[in-house]
Amino acid sequence: MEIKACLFDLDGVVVDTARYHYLAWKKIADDLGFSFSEHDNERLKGVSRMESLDILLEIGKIKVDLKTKEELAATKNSLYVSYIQKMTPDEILPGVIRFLDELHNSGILIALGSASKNAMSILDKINISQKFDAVIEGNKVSKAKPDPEVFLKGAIELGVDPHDCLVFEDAQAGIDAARNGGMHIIGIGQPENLTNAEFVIPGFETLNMNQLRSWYL
Ligand code: B16
Ligand code: MG
Repeated sequence: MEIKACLFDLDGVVVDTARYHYLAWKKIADDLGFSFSEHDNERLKGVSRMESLDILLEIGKIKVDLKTKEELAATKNSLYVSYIQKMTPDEILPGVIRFLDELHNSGILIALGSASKNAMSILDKINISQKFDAVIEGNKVSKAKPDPEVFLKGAIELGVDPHDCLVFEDAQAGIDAARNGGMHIIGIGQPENLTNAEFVIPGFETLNMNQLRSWYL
């Protein structure tokens, strides 16, 4: 098989932290006096914290100065951190651990490629860090997805050519990042929401090495 490494996004692929991001951003919107729906929240997936705030303020048609923006982002993050402090390994999405073990047993390297600056603390809470050969998260990158930096750094850390890497992503920004990095891509979610992925699967429950080998001979 031509795939030598798999890179996983965190939020929406390994765990469903999008719910916690949503609740925290919704509180900010409520405090500012406008409504923020779960549908609006789709636009924030895979996007960095400050870019998410820009989108939120655009939805609320609100303009604030830089200092206020920094305060709002800090308030959102404190709320988000309070939610993730309570996370447990039960929140790992179905099939993820089994699939990571299958990859490892087949000699395929594994990395995390997340935009989140809270990724290390989430990995710790769900007790999964030891499954990754490299972890690239929000504190290690300067350019947000769809820039490929997060995944290219992962490939470098693993010592694998980007063309031999396969990325698993739930957000369009992440799929574009993988594509911009010249990597293979499997989307996690619904095909109608994700364009440019080679394959789209609903989750890892139905994915195994035989299926992967048949797709990437
Ligand atoms: P933080 P991922 C992303 O994680 C989330 O999808 C996105 O909604 C969030 O704004 C971003 O992380 C930054 O998170 O505020 O914790 O630094 O999907 O790239 O794992
Ligand atoms: Mg994601």
